[in-house]
Amino acid sequence: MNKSITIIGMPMDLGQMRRGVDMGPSAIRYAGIVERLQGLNLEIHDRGDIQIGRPEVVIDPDTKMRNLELVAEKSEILAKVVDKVIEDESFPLVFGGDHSIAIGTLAGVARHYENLGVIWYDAHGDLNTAETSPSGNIHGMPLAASLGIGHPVLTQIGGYSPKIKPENLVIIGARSLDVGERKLIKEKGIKVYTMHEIDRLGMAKVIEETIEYLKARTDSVHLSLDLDGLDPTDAPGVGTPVLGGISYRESHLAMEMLAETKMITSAEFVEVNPILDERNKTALAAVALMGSLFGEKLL
Ligand code: B3U
Ligand code: MN
Ligand code: MN
Repeated sequence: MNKSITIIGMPMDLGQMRRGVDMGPSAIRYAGIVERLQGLNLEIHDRGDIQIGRPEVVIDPDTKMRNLELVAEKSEILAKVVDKVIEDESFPLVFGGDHSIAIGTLAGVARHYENLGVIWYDAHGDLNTAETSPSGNIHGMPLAASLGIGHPVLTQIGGYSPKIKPENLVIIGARSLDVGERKLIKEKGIKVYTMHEIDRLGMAKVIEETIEYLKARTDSVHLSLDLDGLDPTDAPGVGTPVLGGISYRESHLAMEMLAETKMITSAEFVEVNPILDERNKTALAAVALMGSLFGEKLL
């Protein structure tokens, strides 16, 4: 893992309906991320937040998508910032914001690698398009968009598409998938560890297999961690909690095992909503997990 890490706040809540997730970057900083990572002998640069402002909600009359143009505009900015951070040989660590920010993050990351791998840690598939989405919320679409599927305004962020190949992707923690998402997973042969597999195999085996799978076909791996992948008892401060999730302990093990491989070259932590949280518990969980991801050890 790189010695230099650059924190980028992306306080964008336009990809869904629950306000408050724009405060995610503040909540994570308040929970002590900079100090935590500095304690690991890493060089931390916090370049602050990308400016989102307080735009009005616009629902596209044709597609029913919420804030399509705004999400696209802000994603282009994020993509450029992430691109520059990698060019400067630093590790981009992005704080959401809702998960729609991944469209911009991946647009900035993927241009640097031939075969970018992605670990999508999430209760959801985020594989919807305007046609299959039950909500019109773009935070349910970033993975589809990054695969080149969906509205061109979203798939073409950064000026190229697709960002990733379906065989270079592993979804971990899924337990809420819409009909169109299931179809896409089958059609594209996407590797998914639902809660069923996590329960059956155990997290250690799931991550071992994930590492082996990605090592064989990718040159670099992005971790996109949606805090709603965790169980709501451990991460209550998210917009769309789903019962029966990954525990705090399992998540730590996953991060520690990934840290050992040194294969993660960019990451984002999304959907922290301090308004819905209990005493910043979810941001604190995010910070603790980042500690493990960046090599924190007890002994
Ligand atoms: N799949 C649903 C719900 C959802 C997706 N991502 C989150 N919620 N966080 C949708 O609206 O696309
Ligand atoms: Mn998500
Ligand atoms: Mn989710």
